Amino acid sequence: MTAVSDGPELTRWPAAVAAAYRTAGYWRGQSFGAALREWARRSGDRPAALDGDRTLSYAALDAAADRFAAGLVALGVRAGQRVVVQLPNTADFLPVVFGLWRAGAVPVFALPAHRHSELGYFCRHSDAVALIIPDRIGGFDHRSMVDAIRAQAPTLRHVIVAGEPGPHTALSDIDVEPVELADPDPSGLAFLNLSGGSTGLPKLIPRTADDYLYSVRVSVEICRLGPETRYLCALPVAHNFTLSSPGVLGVLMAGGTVIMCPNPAPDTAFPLIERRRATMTALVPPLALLWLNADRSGVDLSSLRLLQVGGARLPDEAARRVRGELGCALQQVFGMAEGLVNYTRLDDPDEVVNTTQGRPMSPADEVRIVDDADREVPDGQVGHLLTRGPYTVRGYFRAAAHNATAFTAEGFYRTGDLVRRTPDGNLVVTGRAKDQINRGGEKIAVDEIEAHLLAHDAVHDAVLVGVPDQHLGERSCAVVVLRPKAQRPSPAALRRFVRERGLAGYKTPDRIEIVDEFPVTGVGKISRAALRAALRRTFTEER
Ligand code: OOB
Repeated sequence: MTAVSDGPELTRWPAAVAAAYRTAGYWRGQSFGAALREWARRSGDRPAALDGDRTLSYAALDAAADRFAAGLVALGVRAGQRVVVQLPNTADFLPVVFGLWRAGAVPVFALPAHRHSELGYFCRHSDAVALIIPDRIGGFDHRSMVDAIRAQAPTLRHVIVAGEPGPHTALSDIDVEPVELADPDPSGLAFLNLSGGSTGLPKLIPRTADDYLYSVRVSVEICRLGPETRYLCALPVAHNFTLSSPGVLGVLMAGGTVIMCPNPAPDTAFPLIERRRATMTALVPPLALLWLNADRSGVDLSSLRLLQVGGARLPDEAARRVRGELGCALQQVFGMAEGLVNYTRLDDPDEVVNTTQGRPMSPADEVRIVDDADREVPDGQVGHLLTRGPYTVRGYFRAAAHNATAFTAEGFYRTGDLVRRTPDGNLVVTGRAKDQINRGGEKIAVDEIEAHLLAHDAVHDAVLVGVPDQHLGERSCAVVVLRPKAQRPSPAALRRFVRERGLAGYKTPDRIEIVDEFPVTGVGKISRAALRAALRRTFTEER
């Protein structure tokens, strides 16, 4: 697997298109730092975020972001430099990220589940100068990864730890009197979002304040957020869904309150909803199912008015249960870190909300549903979803070769999703054409994991496929051919091998099958795509 690291950091929209987005009022030329200033002016002493017993007001967030920004500058972090941020759902996340933005630094968002191999890659590929991690989450000590990350990332100068720093810099020490800082260009690179990836290593997605704040503004309107909104942040805060659809940024824009939830499991989330009177939250389908099936006697979830579900296909049967059993409205959200987000609307008929993944949020979102030759298919027919618009990127960060196939010549992003459009204009996600497994909303690029398996010296070849799973939608199954003379590792040993390579736990193959050989056609070796399809069929039929 070759890591792509060529091409521009930010592929700009064509000048005429950008001008049209500005004229239409979509792009307003406001930086994230300036946006927070405005929100703090408006909401002042109101609570921006609740975290355990801690309350962070808008004014306190604004001030803390200034102090953190000044501290970063004192540390030597310069405008444009990248900083990888891996933080759990705590109130710290907000002043850190807004502080980075005010300093002109570029956050690179990682998930709490990521391990040294992924974090090292993010640092290396983005030339990050700093890494911000927690001391520990659950039983895992994030500081234990630092040496392995440093070994991969020569540009990394600072490791900043929220909590006990050990030999590193304490987050709480980056706190100095505010200094005057230049406001970064709102149309420039503001942060790097993570893509689930489908080829090789995860791609980094360059987003601007102009495009992202537009998507947040429209999301706030569609989801009708206001100062009374109390949003339970249950999924990882740095995920695009939780951050912007309308998510944490939407809540702040609307003057509401974010309730940081350390764990989305019912035994943590339910009491928090009751205690803090949460009005809305966002979940992936397996969590929605878990909540539906959990014992809710003795908890009062009556404050909850809206449950958003997205990240993977929510089965219609589960969708139909939400209102009756959880006592709140459902909204389906079909989005992607690259941009396009589709929502069912709050006043849509139940049938639309329960059976479709909604429609694009912006009138300027262009959607094409095409066949394998990029010809548009009639409504109702399944095709590949292509999209471009005012908040969908035109290219990945430093990935020219990949961009050449991931985007059309006209700048449409090839989502890799198979969809059909209903007569009323909503999209139904019917499948996927990309080499990715969607494990309950967590994305796994199959060849990333295949490459890790191939690194084992007893492995001759390996193919990762998604197999249907009742709870997760799909799980991963690795089919492995061993070298003839090698000592034969057990499936359990191979799983351990992958885990110890330093990957997010959800990427460890759920199951490993060792076979003598892969099916081949009469002609000889078949393509990996065809092989994956054949194996997927075998393992699906077997159930
Ligand atoms: C969200 O973003 P990503 O970047 O983790 O994943 C995007 C992919 C989509 O291309 C699609 O394959 C799948 O996740 N997906 C869905 C879906 N929502 C996302 N597939 C079926 N039904 C849905 N409702 O997952 C994401 C970003 C912003 C908001 C919501 C989700």
